[in-house]
Amino acid sequence: MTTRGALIVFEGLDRSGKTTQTEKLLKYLNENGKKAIIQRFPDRSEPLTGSTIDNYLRNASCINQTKEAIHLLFSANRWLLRQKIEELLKEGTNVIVDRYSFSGVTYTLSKGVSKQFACPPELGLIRPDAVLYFDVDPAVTAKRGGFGDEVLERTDFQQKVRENMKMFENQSYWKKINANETIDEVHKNVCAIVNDLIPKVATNPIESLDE
Ligand code: 2DT
Repeated sequence: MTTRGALIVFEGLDRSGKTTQTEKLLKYLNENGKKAIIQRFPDRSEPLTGSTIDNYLRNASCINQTKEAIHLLFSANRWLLRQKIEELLKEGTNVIVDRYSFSGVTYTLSKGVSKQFACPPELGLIRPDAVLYFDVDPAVTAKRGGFGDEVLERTDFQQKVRENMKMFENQSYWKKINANETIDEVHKNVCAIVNDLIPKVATNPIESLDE
């Protein structure tokens, strides 16, 4: 019987350690004979939307566009990769995702856009099997290297994103990770969750986000 891969999403504020941990998880899974890839969002290499989003984040252009239009661009970026992710999962590859709809919704809400506008474009995207949410105080991340390079990396804005992330706490896929621990401790916690998850979801149907 063919079993499917797991969709494992990493979420959190800027500089919370997500990217380091996605790479460590990929290496760990591969070394243990499991197929896995990393998909980052926004995917700045996606031909239709990637370079526009990249320009926006670097403050180079389209900064005057409405928040709503930017939101739809980020969402479209995910929709354009939906089929690819579904195919990978079906062939048994675990897909590790660095940011997803949860960044999409909370970053936009933190700019003052309504939930009624922000949530619907995400409905129908593939529902993650787990969202590992890297919780950390923005006062801590602000001290980390590279912070402040892009337009959304201000501490007051990050604080709002952290507040807005609480709206997902009751979802069964939401797993809070203490991102203040060392890289190795966090990796150990991530591996424990993922080792438990992969066999559990292997024969489950692929579902879509519906709320
Ligand atoms: P990094 O590439 O460094 O993760 O920064 N963002 C992301 C949004 O505003 N909406 C989205 O839908 C997504 C996926 C978060 C990307 C920045 O873009 C923000 C930080």
